Amino acid sequence: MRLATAYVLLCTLVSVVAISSPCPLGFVEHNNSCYWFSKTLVNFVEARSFCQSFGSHLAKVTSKVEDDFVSGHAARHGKAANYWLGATDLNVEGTWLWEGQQAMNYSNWSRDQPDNFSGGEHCLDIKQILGNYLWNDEKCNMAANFICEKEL
Ligand SMILES: [Ca+2]
Ligand SMILES: [Ca+2]
Repeated sequence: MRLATAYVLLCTLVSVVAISSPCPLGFVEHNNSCYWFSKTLVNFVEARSFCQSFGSHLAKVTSKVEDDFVSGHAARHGKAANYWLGATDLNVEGTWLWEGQQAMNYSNWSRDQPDNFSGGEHCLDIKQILGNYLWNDEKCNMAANFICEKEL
C-alpha cells in the first residue's frame, strides 16, 4: 500500500515536471531552447559526444541575449571555472565555426582572446574571471564543464 502511494506521488511529481517545462529533465528552458549545464569535467570531444547522446549539441551562442542567459545561469548556479561551447577553429586557424560548419557572427571574446596560446588553442569555452564569463580559446584536451543545447 505504501509503495503504491509512493508510486502515485512519484508519477504526479514527474507529470508536474513534464508539464511545467517542455525540456528534458535537468535541462533549463530559454527562448525555445533547452540547456544542460554539466557538473563534471571532460575534454571537448567527450563533451560533444555526451551532448549528442542526449539528442543535443554543445551550446551555440549566437546572440547577446543568449550569451547573457548562458553566462548568467553559469554565474548563478554552476560557477565552474570553464564551460565548453560548440565552436572550434580546428579547420582553419582563426576561423571559428559552430559545430565545425556554421559561421560565428556574434562573439564575446575576453580581452586579448582568442590568443591561440602556444599555437594550440582551438576549442571555445566561457571562462570565469571575477564572477563573469567571457569567451576564450582553450586547448581541446583540457578538462572543463560544458553546456548542451537542444532546440525546441
Ligand atoms: Ca586556434
Ligand atoms: Ca586562449
